[in-house]
Amino acid sequence: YAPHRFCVAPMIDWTDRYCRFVHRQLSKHARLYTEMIVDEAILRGDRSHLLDFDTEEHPLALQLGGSDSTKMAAAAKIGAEWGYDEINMNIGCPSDRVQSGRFGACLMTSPDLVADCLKAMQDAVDIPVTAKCRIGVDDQEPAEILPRFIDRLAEAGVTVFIVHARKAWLDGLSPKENRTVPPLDYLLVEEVARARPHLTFVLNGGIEDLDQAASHLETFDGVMLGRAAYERPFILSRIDTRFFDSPCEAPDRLTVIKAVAAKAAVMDVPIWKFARHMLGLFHGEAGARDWRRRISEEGRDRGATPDWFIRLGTEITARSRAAA
Ligand code: FMN
Repeated sequence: YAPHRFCVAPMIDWTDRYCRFVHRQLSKHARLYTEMIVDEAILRGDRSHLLDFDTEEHPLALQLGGSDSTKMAAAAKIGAEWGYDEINMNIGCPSDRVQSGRFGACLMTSPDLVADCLKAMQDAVDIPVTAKCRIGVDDQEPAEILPRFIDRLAEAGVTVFIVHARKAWLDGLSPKENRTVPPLDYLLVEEVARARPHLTFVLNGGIEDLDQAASHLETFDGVMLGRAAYERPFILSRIDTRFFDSPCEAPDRLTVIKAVAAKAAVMDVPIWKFARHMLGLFHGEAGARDWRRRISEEGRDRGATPDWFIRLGTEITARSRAAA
């Protein structure tokens, strides 16, 4: 299978190493992405804090934000040395913080600059360098600029494109609104992809569940889910058998909870670091609301030990099974 067949999106504040550990318990094959990390942060900051991950997290991509080709190449090289499997460049994030440093979606208007960055990054590393972009920004005409943008980056050697299939409106919309208000245009991405069969296209944006993912996989090489995977992580437990023909049984929720509790104990970190990413684990099950409430209310306390977490998980699992 193509390595990008099923990806979990990079999400700031969400897909940290603890979240990724949880997701990896649910799927061995999903390709995971870090939160976006700014090149400068890697060059000057606490690298262990920013970059460390668990070997279990592979396959794992590091997403970088920036637009200075020298710095992006240096950051990519450090990422590759740290053991990541892929370096991805963020050309889609609309937040203010991100625009001020000139990275993210505003770079859709500067294909040459982006191509220079990606070329320098590829020259610096032996692992794949990929791009995650929008279909345009502000008053750009996506049908005109997207094909040209992709071709310019392909000329620089990029072969994998993750496309969030909506524009970003950089004036007047919050980052959150920029993930819902501009309309999705899957058809445009499909046209661009069909005309370029030698390139890999991963569709992102608004994919709600695995049935939708399956239908997009008839057209695209891969799909990337963000909010659906984060808010209802248990859907990940079905993808290895469904999309990768894995013979392995999907883990049940309690197995995941126990693995996480063990990991928190070994790492000697508060269970909250993991549990905050697991609020939606029982989504749709009896007991889901209590699970969410008790983690939110008790999960940060001193008493919230790994054993507490297992006890809570056992209780909620029993309730959901009794109701089933
Ligand atoms: N996209 C990025 O490229 N880099 C990021 O760091 C990033 N942070 C995000 C943080 C949050 C909380 C959310 C909800 C989205 C973020 N995104 C980021 C956008 C997602 O990667 C994805 O493109 C978007 O949510 C659309 O996919 P979805 O509809 O499946 O959620």
